[in-house]
Amino acid sequence: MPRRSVYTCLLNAHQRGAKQLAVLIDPDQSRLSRLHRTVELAAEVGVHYLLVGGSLVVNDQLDAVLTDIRQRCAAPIVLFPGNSFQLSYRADALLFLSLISGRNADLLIGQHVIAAPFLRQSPLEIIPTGYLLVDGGVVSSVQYMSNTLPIPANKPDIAACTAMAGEMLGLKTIYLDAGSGAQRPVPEEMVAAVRAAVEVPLWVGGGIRTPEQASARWCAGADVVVVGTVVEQQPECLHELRAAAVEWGAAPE
Ligand code: 1GP
Repeated sequence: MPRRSVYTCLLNAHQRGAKQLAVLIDPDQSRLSRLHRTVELAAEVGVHYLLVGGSLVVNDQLDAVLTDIRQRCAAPIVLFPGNSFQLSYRADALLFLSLISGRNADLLIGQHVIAAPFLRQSPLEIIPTGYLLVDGGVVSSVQYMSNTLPIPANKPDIAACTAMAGEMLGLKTIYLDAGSGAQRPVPEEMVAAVRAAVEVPLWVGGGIRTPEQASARWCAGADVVVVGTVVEQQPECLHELRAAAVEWGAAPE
């Protein structure tokens, strides 16, 4: 049976109020043996999406890593690129991220222009996504690399208006990110404010380490919770995180 499009899966889950879990894999950070364990566990517990990308991705192993992941897990592979070099045909979809919380023209539209001809030829499903960087208590790689200011964590209205503008511009999903390894995840109040402001599916990630933190973001209106660092450090935590998603209405797989 052909795979349903990733966006259709996101939209269906959003409309049903079903909560989803995604694991972010940074091809640079992951040692191969650990990556295998993480991906096999993700398959075992039924993670909904595997996001692949990072702020740097300095090695040239992206294709090899994607092939490796594909052999071990049937979940859709979604590219989460930090720049226009992190592209590959070996994924299913691409979050076409526009950093709408920042005012760096290159990350709002410049990199997209460079990537567009490649993407037009590719079989990748392109998902236009408004990316909002939120202060997570430390200077994140995204903040440093993008040379943009994150939205202050105590300003949910700014996040809500930014997401609203992104939706009005036609972006199909919103990604609220405190940055990988954040000390503090995106506050629930901010997730709730963004949820109230837009209809599109909402990803929330950055600094989420426990099932309780994940549940609080689902409860506030996130559709997909994204976890990276904690899974890199303790892959086994996926069992509890996935169980928390089931409590929030995700179908057990
Ligand atoms: C970062 O949202 C992701 O873009 C995941 O963050 O590594 O802190 O889980 P963590």
